[in-house]
Amino acid sequence: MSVQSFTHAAATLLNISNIQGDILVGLQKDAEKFLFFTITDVPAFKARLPMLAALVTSTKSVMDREQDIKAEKASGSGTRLDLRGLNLGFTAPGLDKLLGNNPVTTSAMIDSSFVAGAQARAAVLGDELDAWLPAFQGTKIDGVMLVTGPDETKVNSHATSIVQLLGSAIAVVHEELGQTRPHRGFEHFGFQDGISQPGIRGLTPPMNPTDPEQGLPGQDLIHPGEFVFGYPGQVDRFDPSFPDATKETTGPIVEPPFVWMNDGAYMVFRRLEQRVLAFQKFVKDESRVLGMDEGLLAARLVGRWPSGAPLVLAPLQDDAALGADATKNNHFEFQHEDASQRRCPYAAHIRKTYPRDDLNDAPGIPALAGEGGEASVQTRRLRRAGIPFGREVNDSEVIGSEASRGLMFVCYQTSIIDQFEFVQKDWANNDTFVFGKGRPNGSGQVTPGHDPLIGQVAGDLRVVDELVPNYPTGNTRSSINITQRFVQATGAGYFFMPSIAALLHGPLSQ
Ligand code: N7H
Repeated sequence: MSVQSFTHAAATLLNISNIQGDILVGLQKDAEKFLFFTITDVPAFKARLPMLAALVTSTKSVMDREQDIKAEKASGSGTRLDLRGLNLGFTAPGLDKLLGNNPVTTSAMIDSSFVAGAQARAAVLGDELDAWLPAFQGTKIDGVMLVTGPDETKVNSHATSIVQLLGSAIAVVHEELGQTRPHRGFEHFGFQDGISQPGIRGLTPPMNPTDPEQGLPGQDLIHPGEFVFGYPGQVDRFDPSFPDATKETTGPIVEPPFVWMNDGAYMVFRRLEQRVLAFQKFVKDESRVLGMDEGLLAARLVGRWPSGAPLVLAPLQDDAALGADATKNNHFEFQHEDASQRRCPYAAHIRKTYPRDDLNDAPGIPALAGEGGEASVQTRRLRRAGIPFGREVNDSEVIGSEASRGLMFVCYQTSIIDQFEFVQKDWANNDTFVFGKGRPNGSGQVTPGHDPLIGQVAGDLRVVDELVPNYPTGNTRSSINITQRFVQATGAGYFFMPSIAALLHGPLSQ
């Protein structure tokens, strides 16, 4: 689904043979099985871990496979390569089982949310635990295997052989299957997904002729320590040691809690059900109330049109050619191009979760020249690697008894608390973010509202500002109330994805 291409030449700084493949680039997947397991025999598991590690797909393999796919396509053979992948992660209790006398919790540097686990953090994020599947509750899950391939049958066969290899060392306690939709690359609400990802310095080739700090045009290059331990990270603009920090400033190496955690990353998994019929009905009903086009309202909730065309560049109607053009569909800023949310609401999903240059004018914070404020946004980036699940909507379905479908949301980072949780809790769930935003022509302040897709608040009343566009001119107020969740978390887990060396001969296997 990714629109990026990566080069080996650029990747010399990163130990791409050691970093699991889903983290920075993304395993090739049209089907993905998530096998959640408990370790039932620690010595047996440790003994078999090197054999399992030998099957783990590295970043280098993923990049090689990208070249194979290109070559196959160019040959015109029409053959679909059978590319199977495996990545592996552990929860904090899972790591502690393997580490014996030196548990991860002994480090003051360990991410406290990772240690607490997703269930303990549910209330903080606004999750409704009674909607969670029992499998994700309690302490049964020690780890997860991500098994990927071109279709369900091949993934199942790969998963079976992996589980056989581990024998009685584990018990699979739960399985989930993700699959790309027939409309590949599009999620269940009908929008293209996977367009905007942070570029990785040293891995993503600079491809913007007018800005060497970007991969594809608009794709800022981020220091890899934000996603993998052991590399330089970003610098927050409020860091007193870096008073002049910009979004390009090279920060200190992001050190892991333990040396063996170098080249590893934290992974957040969330099973997010999407209430597609409820979403569609809401959009239809509300667009009538607001007197606006249904498609425009849906696009203003997301910040992009179904094709992927961003509202900042296509404010009133979809532009399929723009949506499909990876060199154009992410090439925009918010504050500089749309200071008064005429084009894209402040609370639209993509503006909430990646506000780009929007933080420049936060109240009480001296305005920084250029894009200084964006430095603080770039410390909150996520590498997303999810996949849809569930069948297509069926004509016989009705609201209230929709089939279980949605997104197996996966994201990677080196701090769950400062990255995923911050984006969900302090941005998406927070109606006052982005702070200090104004009405057109300086005519007052605005409370932007909650993220209409993923925002979660107690009591479920979410308010979103300005769904009716004041574009190209105008200063009319509008806001909507959303009293239901179109996206419902039904399970989650926090994992650590170690380096391949750590799996082969680190303390996890010794
Ligand atoms: Fe979102 N959606 O289909 O509407 N997301 N998301 N997301 N999301 C994005 O730009 C969606 C979720 C981010 O860089 C697009 O790649 C759905 C969570 C971020 O401009 C679409 C669900 C979190 C971005 C969707 C869901 C995020 C992003 C536009 C749940 C984090 C990149 C495609 C079922 C807490 C923003 C694209 C940027 C983009 C949808 C979940 C974050 C269409 C349906 C839980 C950072």
